[in-house]
Amino acid sequence: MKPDTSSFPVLHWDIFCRVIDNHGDLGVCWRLCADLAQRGHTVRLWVDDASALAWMAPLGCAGVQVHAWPDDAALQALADSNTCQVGDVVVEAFGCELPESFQILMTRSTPPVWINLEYLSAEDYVARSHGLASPVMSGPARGLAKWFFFPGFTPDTGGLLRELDLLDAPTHMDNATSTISTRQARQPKFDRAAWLCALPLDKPMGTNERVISLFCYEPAALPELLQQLSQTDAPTRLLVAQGRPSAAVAHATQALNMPAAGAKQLHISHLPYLSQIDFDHLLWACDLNFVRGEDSLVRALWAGQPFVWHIYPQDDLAHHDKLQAFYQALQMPQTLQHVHDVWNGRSTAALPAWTPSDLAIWQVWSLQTRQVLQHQTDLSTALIGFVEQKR
Ligand code: TRH
Repeated sequence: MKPDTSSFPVLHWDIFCRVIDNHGDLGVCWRLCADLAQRGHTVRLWVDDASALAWMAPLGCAGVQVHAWPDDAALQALADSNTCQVGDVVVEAFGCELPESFQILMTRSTPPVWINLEYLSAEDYVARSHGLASPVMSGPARGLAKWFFFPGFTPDTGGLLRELDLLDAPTHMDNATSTISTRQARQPKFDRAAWLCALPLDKPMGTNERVISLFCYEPAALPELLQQLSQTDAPTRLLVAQGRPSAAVAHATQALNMPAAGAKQLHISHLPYLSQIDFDHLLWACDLNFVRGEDSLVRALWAGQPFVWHIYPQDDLAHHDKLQAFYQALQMPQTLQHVHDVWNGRSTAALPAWTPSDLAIWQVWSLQTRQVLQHQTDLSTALIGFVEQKR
């Protein structure tokens, strides 16, 4: 049975995030903050570079205050003026190391529950390590303990971020008159055609176009993908996310000597940065999604559409094991694994061309996977329950 946390007290949270690279660190932290706030909690997000929130969350979120990463002097001043009480829970996202002066504050009164929120992985160590204590042996917070909290795909992990209302109605949002985020996004019906039509595209969307989103790093197979899409028998609209994907596509079309807007059956449209809510809509709207990193993978799972994941590459190739663990945990169809292997450089074979029946199989798998995952406890519920046990 899923835990019901609605009777638990609402808490004050301090969530610390350092942006290492890309958008996932902040993306995950923001979703967590907003989700907690929507459940009535109050949250301070301390982040060293909040600039991406301008497009990720242009409307902010009631209950979430965003603060610059505090330096010692700023924290001291806050502490002296008694305006900086440490929250009931302190989340150190992705091992970002709390500022020493904040650690000192944590020792001054009832210590908060200190959570070390880890990266998402389907590997076995996640279930083994989830919920373990890590005593702090040195530094100003010596004697306190942090708790490891691992997101994951199985009930013995911390679960996946999923807002309480996200999957109430699988077809989402009502008539979107604007593409740009509003909280009306989470309405019961999602009008895919209207949403796509309202996107600021270089060329209006055709009614019979197959729509694919592309959010990736720089996969070696990207030129091959563009070429294949240009040669299929159905027209395809490739919606390319802003930033690295957009630059990678520009580079690939140049290398192929293909017009920047695509060729033959392929039309390439570059998107502006979307808010997270509209990024979700993009994934709901497309027939196939290419996603990357951590947060967009989770959102692709909730979208229930077929997807190809570009895992965050690590120098020691540790991401290859991580990818395989993902295949196994979610029982990914073989044909889709082959595409993933090539897309992620695990195989140097040619990028497999998929057929409509492959896509149909992937679609069924996506929906089944979503159904399984949706019956597991979501991350915020699990985290609130965990904190309650440790207080
Ligand atoms: O940007 P990423 O590659 O982030 C990565 C991963 O999190 C990786 O695990 C981590 O180690 C590394 O960062 C440091 O991909 P991810 O995780 O999907 O994050 C992208 C976020 O950006 C996600 O929250 C969705 C959001 N986004 C929008 O809201 N609008 C957009 O237009 C785009 C392109 C992204």
